[in-house]
Amino acid sequence: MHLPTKLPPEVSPEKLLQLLQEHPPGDTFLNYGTAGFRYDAAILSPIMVRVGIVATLRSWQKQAPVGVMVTASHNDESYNGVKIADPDGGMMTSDGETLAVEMANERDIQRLLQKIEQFKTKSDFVPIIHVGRDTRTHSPALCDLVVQTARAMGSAIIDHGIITTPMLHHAVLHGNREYLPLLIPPRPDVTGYFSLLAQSYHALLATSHTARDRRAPLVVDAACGVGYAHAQTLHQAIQDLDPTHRPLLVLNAPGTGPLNEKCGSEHVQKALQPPTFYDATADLSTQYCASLDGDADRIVFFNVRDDQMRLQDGDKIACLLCRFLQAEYQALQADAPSLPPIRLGVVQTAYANGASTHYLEQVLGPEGIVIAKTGVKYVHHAAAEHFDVGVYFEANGHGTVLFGPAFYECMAQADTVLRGKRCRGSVALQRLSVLPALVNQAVGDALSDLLLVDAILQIQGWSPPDWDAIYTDLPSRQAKVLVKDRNIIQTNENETKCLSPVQVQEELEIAMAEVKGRAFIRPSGTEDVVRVYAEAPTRALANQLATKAAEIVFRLCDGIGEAPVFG
Ligand code: G16
Repeated sequence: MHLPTKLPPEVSPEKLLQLLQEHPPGDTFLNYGTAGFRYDAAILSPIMVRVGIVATLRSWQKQAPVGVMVTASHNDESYNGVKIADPDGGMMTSDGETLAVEMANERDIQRLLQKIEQFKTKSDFVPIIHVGRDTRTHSPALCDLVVQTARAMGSAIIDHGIITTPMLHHAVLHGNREYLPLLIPPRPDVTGYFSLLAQSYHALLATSHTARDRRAPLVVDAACGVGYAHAQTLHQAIQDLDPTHRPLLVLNAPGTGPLNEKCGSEHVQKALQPPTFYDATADLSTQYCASLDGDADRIVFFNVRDDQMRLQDGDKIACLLCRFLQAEYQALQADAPSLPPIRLGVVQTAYANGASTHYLEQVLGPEGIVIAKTGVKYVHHAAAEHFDVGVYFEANGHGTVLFGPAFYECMAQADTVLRGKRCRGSVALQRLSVLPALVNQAVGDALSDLLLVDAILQIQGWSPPDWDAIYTDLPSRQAKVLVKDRNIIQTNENETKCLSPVQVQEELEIAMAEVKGRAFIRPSGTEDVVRVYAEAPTRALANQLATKAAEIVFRLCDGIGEAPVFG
């Protein structure tokens, strides 16, 4: 097992100056997008130097360790990127992003050094930065620039090597115990991450006396990325606790095929096609399958029957979780009626399939649903703000469940009321109490979500087709349109409407009314494209609406090349 390497500070203003001089920013305006800075790897070195600076300043400012992850997640191998995690393990908040953008675009080295001086505090605190990286060929060199810069600035580094994005966020959260709820035992390193997940999964399954489904292996497509090795380690940790556990067949190792290409969750969810397995032949007809993305922060499930692929995307995961949580909370309350109510709800984005939102309305009531802007940082924030138990999932498979103070208070009261009693409510209490340790509290985590979904299916005695059948997705289509400058597009707060150019929304409304469908467009925060989503009562109408929406964007926003057409 790889243990993190600790590197002490190497304070050196000369080294810092040298790094800044050797890596000047180019002409492109650099933006901290949906998930950090993300660009063609060739232009990233100046960003990495400046992120080393910003992470140090952030740690100084917060007087606590922070994290830096080098990855471009779902993008292809030519891209790379970097994002900063705050001391609570979550994405850096917007004030930090503003500073990062300012620093990344500052061409004058003296001005940049003056800005650094403004942050220096008199305390003896030594900044600490957890760093991690994915399997991309350029990641070691780019990560090294962050490390060199941060050390020259006076930071100590905890280098976790090649880890998933959620593992980096976990390490930061667990390294800052004051942010960790009492029900979760601190497990700051990689070994602890796996044992915590395996033990909580085991504890959750142990609450069920029904027969477990140990037959079919779960096939995991690791997108030729970082999830490959870590899914295997997790499986080993589970088998150490229960050798009869269902086999996990992890395929698509790094290097066997191109990262995220024709494989991985982005491909499976967007193309609605099973992945290519580059390193083995998997007979999908009998299997229960999942696809991760390149840094294992997203997961979607699928199964193939009669040559037809059925996708269980982030929406369907959210529905499974909400139904389970609602049932367990109701069982708890039935045996402990004095418990305070807790606000259980879900956050979706504009990409959520209308059928899933309808299903969630039946389970939670309309007050239990919030639609937020695309991007984990927005949905995470909304879940924490609106709910005591907040499920959030983007349709692309990025999500988790957040448990707030009122939930922990409720569990403590339930424990007092139900102690020593054998009833359904006690089982519900055990189940609910173990969830915060199983479910990554810092960020969406494909490996944690894999275990959570699998445990719920087993507890409910559901097969993947049973799960799939809870509702039928409305036909939808997604597209990308290349334009000269996607920054000309402005949307409303949750990105369901285009505000500028004004004519875009006017024409979209007409197109939607024609097919009784729903469509929106938004500039991507991770790729140089405009994204188009269309949903309608039939596949043909969804294709027609997507084609029309793409044509509107192409015509009104200076399209490049050709607009996509769906037949
Ligand atoms: C990132 C974000 C997700 C977002 C996705 C696509 O995912 O973390 O929240 O849904 O990008 O964003 P956009 O449509 O703006 O390009 P990942 O997995 O690539 O980090």
